[in-house]
Amino acid sequence: MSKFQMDADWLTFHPSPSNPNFVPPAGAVDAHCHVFGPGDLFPFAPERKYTPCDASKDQLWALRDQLGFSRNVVVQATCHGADNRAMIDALQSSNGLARGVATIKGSITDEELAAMHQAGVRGVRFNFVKRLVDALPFDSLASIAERIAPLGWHIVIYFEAQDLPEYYNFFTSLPTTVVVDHMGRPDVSGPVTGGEFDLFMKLMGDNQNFWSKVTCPERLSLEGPPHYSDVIPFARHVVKSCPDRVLWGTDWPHPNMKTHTPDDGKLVDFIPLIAPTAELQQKLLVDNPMRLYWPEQMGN
Ligand code: 0GY
Repeated sequence: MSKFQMDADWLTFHPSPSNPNFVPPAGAVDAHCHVFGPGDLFPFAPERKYTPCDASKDQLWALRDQLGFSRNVVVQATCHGADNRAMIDALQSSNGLARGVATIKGSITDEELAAMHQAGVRGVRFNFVKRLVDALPFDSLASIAERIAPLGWHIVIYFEAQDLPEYYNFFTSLPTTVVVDHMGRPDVSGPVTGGEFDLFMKLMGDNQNFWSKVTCPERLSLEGPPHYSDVIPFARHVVKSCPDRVLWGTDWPHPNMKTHTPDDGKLVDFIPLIAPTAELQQKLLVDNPMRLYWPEQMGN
């Protein structure tokens, strides 16, 4: 019996996802996924805002293989706070097929940063979603940004669309490549152009160091499964506008899903709807993530 009890309103990940119809190009990267625990081995952080199910690296690798992907980017989830051991353990067991995005505190030493780099960490995550974390003040985040910039790392930011005006100037002051999670969580009941989403598109258009994950139809959709049709125009617009600065990922094991359990195979079938040509799919799934996470392997 685990000492951690998953939140009662949580749904676990799909036990038997379908095989996708869409076949990803060779070398495809799932650029946004997580590992949770196992809690008895890698305890969840005392300051966490939710307690998840266990979701192990081996289950993640099995899903990767089933979906036809080759690599993963494991993003530190808030339930582990700044204790990156579960994520790093996954990287170290991946035969070089996974990179990581960490959560760090200002007190981290240069030696600890170097060890993380050695393990495959290539970015840090700044999370501003209030239901998930108490965000650090801007000056603390700015000093973390200065620390990681010389390593060639990037910053992943997660925020709600309605908070973008408040954060805009801080975001554009960041000195590295910046990757936005889930298109900045648009309200998909609004218009793709001429409404709130314009500010996100301006951020992407005016700042060539900004990238976006065109991820998480399952958490953005008001319509819901199986098609998540209301998210498609938003993701398609971002892919079309910034084809060289987009990433895609499953978001397995789907933290905080309370309405339905996404079928990861069906999520893969979302890809050709948002990146309709083979050229766009190659950029989204292979060229872009390889440039960001495995640049040393480009051109081989
Ligand atoms: C996501 C989304 C969520 C959670 C986390 O780190 C996390 O806890 O990322 C969410 O609840 O929206 O990107 O996986």
